[in-house]
Amino acid sequence: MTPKIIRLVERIFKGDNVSLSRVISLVENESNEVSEIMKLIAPHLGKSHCIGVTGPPGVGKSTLVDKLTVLMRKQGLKVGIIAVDPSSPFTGGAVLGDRIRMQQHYLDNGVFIRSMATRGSMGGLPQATGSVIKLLDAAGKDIILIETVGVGQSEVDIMEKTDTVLVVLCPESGDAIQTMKAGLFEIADIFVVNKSDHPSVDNFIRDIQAMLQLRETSWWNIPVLATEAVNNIGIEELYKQIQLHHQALCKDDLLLQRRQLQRKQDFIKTLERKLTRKLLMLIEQDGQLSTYVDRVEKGEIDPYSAADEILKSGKLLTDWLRQ
Ligand SMILES: Nc1nc2c(ncn2[C@@H]2O[C@H](COP(=O)(O)OP(=O)(O)OP(=O)(O)O)[C@@H](O)[C@H]2O)c(=O)[nH]1
Ligand SMILES: [Mg+2]
Repeated sequence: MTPKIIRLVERIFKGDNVSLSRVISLVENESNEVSEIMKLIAPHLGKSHCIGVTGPPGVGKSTLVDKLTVLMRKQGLKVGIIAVDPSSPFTGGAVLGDRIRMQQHYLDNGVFIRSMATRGSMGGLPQATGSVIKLLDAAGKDIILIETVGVGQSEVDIMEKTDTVLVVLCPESGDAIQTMKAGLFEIADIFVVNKSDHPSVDNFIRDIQAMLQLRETSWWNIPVLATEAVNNIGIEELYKQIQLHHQALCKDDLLLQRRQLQRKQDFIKTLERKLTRKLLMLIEQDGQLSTYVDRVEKGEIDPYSAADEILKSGKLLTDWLRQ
C-alpha cells in the first residue's frame, strides 16, 4: 500500500470532502490507484441508506432531492448527492433559479454534491457509479441520494445499487401505461407523483394505483404519494415513507440480503471487466490469439468454433491469464 493513498483514504474517513472529490476523480478516470483505494475502504461499507430518485426528464427530481435534503439536514444527517445527468441544476447547467436554489447546500459542509456524466455507459449508469456510492458510504454519509433520468438500461442499474427507489412521475409525463412500458414500474419502492398542482393529478394517481393492484402483494406496500416539490408540499410524508421502507428492509434482514447480492454482482462485474481488459490486451500481444482473430476475420473459421477451440485448450488459457 502506498502511504500517500493511505493518508488520502484516512482523510476521507474523517469526512474531508476535498479528499473525497479527489478520490472520486481518480475512480472516474480509472486511475491505477483505484484497486488499492477500494480495498482500503471495503471494511467500512454498508452504513449509508442509498436512495435512487429516477423518472422522466423534467418531472421535478432535482427539486425533490433539494427539499428532501433540507429535511435530512434538519435531523443532522450527512447527505451525499450524486446527479447522473449533465443538465441537472447540480452541475450548474440549468436555469439560474435552480442554481440559486441549490446554493444553500453548496455552502453546507454536511452536503456533498457530485455530478457524473453518462458518457460511454451505453445508456446505463456510468461505470464508476457503484464505486462513487461506496466512497460516499466510506466517507460517513448517512444518506446517499442518486438522481438519474429514467430511460433505458439505467433502471436495472439503479435498482441493483440502491436500497430504496423513488420513481418520480408527473401528470404531464404521459400516461401511466407508458410508464409501465418504460420499465419504471418494476423498480419502484415508492411512487412520487410530483406537480400535483396539475389538474389531472387524481386520475393519474388512480391509474397507477389500479396497476399496482395487479401486482403480487409483497412484504412492502408500494405507496403512491402526491407532491408539489416546488412549494414543499408532501415532502414530509415522502420522507416518512422513505424511512419506513428502510426500517422494513432492516427488520427482515432484507437489507442484508440486498447487500449480499450487490456484493456478488459487484464481484462478477469487476472480474468480467478485468478479464475483458486482459483479453483485449492479449489479442494485441499474443501470436496464437491474434492468429485466431485473423482467421475469424478472413472467414477461415467461424467465431463460435474459434472461441470453443480456445476455451477447450485449457493450457493455453491458463498460460494467457498468468501473463
Ligand atoms: N408546477 C410545478 N412545477 C414544478 C414542481 N416541482 C418542480 N417543478 C418545476 O419543474 C421544472 C423541472 O424541475 P427539476 O427539479 O429540474 O426536474 P428534474 O426531473 O430534475 O429535471 P431533469 O434533471 O432535467 O430531468 C423546474 O422548473 C421546477 O421548478 C411542482 O410540484 N409543480
Ligand atoms: Mg434534475
